Amino acid sequence: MTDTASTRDIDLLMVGPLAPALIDDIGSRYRLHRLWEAADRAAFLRRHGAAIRGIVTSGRFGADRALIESLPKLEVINSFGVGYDPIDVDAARERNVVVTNTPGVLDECVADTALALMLAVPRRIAEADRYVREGRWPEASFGLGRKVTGKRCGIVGLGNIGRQIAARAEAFAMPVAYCNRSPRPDAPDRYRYYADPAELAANSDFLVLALPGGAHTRHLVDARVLKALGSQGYLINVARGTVVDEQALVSALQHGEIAGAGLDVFEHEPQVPQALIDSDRTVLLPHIGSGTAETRDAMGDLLLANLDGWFSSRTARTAVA
Ligand code: 8YV
Repeated sequence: MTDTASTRDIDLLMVGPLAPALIDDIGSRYRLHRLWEAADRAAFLRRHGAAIRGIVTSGRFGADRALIESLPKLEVINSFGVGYDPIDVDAARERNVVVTNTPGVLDECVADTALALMLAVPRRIAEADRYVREGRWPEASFGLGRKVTGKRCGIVGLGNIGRQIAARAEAFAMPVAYCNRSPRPDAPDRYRYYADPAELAANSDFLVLALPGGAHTRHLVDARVLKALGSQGYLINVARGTVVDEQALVSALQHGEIAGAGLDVFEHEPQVPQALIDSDRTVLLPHIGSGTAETRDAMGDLLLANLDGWFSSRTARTAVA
């Protein structure tokens, strides 16, 4: 933590509300401007923009080119979360603005969420829970799910989170395969590599998405990939909703082209297509992949370390490449 006297005159802009404790902590030590509370955003930026030296944001609120370019004294953007797709990193780079995120500390919880979905969809856990609560058990037995242990796990994006998912899948006796832009030299030889996501899908029972969002991965999972996954295959997404062509997913579910989907993320959060809600072959979560008290604390601590590190010694612990 930095000396409060030296940071109190530093103006920061928070784009959207982060956890209340984090807002309080930052607000007690910096001059914090809360953009989301402004009735007139343009007027707010005209009044405070010239003084702002840091943006605090998240993978949800981001920071676009117009915002970055409107802040002449901007030095750093600190983001809460590992995914920074809604931050215009090119615009930041052009201005020599450093961007930091919070990698590493959330891998385990996001991987746990992926496994929870991999169990919940084929074993129909959420549907079975509703069945008991609705008092339907005495009327008839629930029916069967599909076995999870030993099925083939295909991971799109074998980064830190993907590696944690792979380790958990192996505990369920699943052979692991993956797709990346290039093979990972440090991946175990037993993890088979596929360059084409459709080929990975064709050789997987679970296609698990753990890759970054953004323009370069938009709709990477399209009708072709879903068709390749096949009528016995499950799509699991703990990455970004934009990675999947949601209309193609709805159509694949409606036509039985895939067996089911477990989704923590959506293309237009918090909007979820009604067809996904109506399907009994989906389990839908409100983007809670990293949402545990322990992990959110660790993310907050890392954001603060990046923020304080920058304003005390111009060092960023986890700057994005
Ligand atoms: C957060 C995430 O929920 O880290 C990410 O990329 O999506 C999540 O951990 C998100 O950043 C913000 O609220």
